[in-house]
Amino acid sequence: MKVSELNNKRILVVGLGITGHSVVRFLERMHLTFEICDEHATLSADEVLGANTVLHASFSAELFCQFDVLVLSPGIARAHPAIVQAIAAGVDVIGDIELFADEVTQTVIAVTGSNGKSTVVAWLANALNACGVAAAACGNIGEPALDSLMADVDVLVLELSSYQLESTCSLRPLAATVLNVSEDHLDRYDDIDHYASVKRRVYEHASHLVINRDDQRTWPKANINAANSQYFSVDPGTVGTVDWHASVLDGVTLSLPGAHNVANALVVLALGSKLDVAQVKLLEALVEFKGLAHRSEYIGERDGVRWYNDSKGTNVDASIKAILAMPGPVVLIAGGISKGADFTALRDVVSTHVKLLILIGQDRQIMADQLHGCTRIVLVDELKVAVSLANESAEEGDTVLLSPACSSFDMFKNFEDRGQQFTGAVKEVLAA
Ligand code: UMA
Repeated sequence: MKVSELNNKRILVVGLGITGHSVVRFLERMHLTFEICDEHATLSADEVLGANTVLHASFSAELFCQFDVLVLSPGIARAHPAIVQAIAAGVDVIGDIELFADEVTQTVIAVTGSNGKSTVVAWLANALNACGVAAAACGNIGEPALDSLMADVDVLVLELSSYQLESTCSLRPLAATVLNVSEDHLDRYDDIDHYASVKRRVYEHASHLVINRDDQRTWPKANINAANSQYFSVDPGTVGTVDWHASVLDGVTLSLPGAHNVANALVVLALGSKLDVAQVKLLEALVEFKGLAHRSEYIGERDGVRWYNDSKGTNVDASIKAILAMPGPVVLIAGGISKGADFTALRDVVSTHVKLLILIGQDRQIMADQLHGCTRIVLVDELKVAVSLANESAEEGDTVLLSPACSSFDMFKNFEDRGQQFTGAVKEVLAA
């Protein structure tokens, strides 16, 4: 949708979290008038805006149908009954990325996928800056895309969630990738194929596609221009048949562990190549990146036991990869909100790598039932209790890993809060 089409339209900003606030700032910059609706907002509109803006406190079709355009936050499902009725009544329902798409002047590189997208986005922005190309990471990684329109950079590396892609149709990135697709957010989608099809929307108007040869769910539909596609793979059987293979990294030592980070590094190289940066320079820059907080982040070691924070492991596949990347037998702390996930996919890796599984959170019993018999399982109520139990149980050579395979909102503000609380509790243990 063109931002110019919003003139004289009745606009409602739905959701006033990180995205909603950035939408409000954007609409103000555009001198557009709007109202806001948030079911849990703790501030009045005056406190938010210092202006006389109307803030509605509950969602209803009656309210939504009074507007021409709803700018919907990603965490609110388009399947919400009031949104469905508004769409049926002809109301335009768009997301922040749709507004971003019309206004952006910088080159956009778009990255989605179930896992690794924040790492790839941060890694690429970091590497581009090291190569002298001014770049910033934005989007689902936390810096709202609409705020980044004002960033003094040439390239925006945009992380997109499936939630954002649902309400986006005009984005035209220079290059786009779906890193991988594994079970996640099945409380919001009919099944994994539905979820994958939403992820693949990122390809729609991209000039170049970077495609994961090893994950068929990421492959674009046949009508996409194959001449503009490049493939990456870590499968040894594909050497010589794909554009970006692990052999490109021969002689390069990455700071980030695991085969999944080899794949991530290949994607960074492939996306970076679309910006005419010399591969040799990108390779040098790749090595400097030490990873993000809460993604298999090393906290410390005591008595031969190493501790890692992977609070960003919010789905089964992410946790499998984190466990496999760990040195030594693992004491795993997991659990939270399951989002309808099938935890039996963890059975193999838990049986072979996890010596003790400590479960926390709302759906810990579901997880315990599905992993019954794989290893010793203990259920506890508090993260701090989980940390002390892990400390008592781990022996020299073991690794203690928080990788919940679940979202955090039952016990924590978000995954960062969960990771910070874990790191705080671990540091107490390490200092004791
Ligand atoms: N709200 C309601 N009613 C509802 C649901 C939400 O009123 O039924 C309101 C809440 O009161 C709150 C606001 O909507 O004020 C929250 O909106 P939101 O859930 O869309 O969250 P934001 O704060 O806008 O953050 C979003 C992303 N969150 C989600 O998609 C859930 C952030 O990604 C992102 O960093 C941010 O925009 C900036 O782009 C987080 C995330 O968990 C990291 N993403 C998911 C993931 O990575 O798996 C998709």
